Amino acid sequence: MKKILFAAAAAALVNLASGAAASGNLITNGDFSAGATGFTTGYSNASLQGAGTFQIHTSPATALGAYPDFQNFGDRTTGTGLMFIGNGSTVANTTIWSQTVAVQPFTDYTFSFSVTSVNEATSPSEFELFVNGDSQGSWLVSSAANDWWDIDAYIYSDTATSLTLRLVDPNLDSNSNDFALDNISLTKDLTGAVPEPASWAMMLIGFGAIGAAARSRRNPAALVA
Ligand SMILES: [Ca+2]
Ligand SMILES: [Ca+2]
Repeated sequence: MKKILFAAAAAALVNLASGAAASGNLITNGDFSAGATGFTTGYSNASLQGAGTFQIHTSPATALGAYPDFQNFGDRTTGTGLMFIGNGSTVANTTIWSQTVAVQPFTDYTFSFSVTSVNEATSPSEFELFVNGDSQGSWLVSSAANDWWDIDAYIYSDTATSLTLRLVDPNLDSNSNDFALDNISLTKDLTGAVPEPASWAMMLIGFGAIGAAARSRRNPAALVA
């Protein structure tokens, strides 16, 4: 099975207008407004002083155990809400976030999430998406703090009636490697059509039971919030 990791491609991606649909989100608590609930994680809900820990909080700077260089900025949803703030694990394959969602077979879906570093990162985190156990590639998080990127992954359900979506950080560095995660969504593609290849970077992954392709964009929403 062929797999392309496209972290290096992030800089070349096209800026696209904000189009994330809030309605029809199949993910429970994807904006973390309900706190540390609705998802499974291998991270510990504890002081951020240790690797592999997380806090659901309104700002990296004031989260429990925040390091002095964690910057003060708001979440991706409203600018004042809660987000998942993580200190990257040093243990391979540790789940940051996972949820299983019932879907319709033979249907196109878009899985989206937003990520940023929480400080000026010397070793930025990386996000790898697994769908029903298969890696769909990974994205390198921007090394700048409060530099949210919105990642879209296109998923075709094929014969599956449920999707287990799982995010992992392949960067096992105990230094730096601290991130914020927000606005996780899975929506059914109403048009059934993936955008023109010219408008997004094609990062397709091998063909398994489920194929996915992805794009990422730096969303200007924070500027107008
Ligand atoms: Ca949020
Ligand atoms: Ca760290």
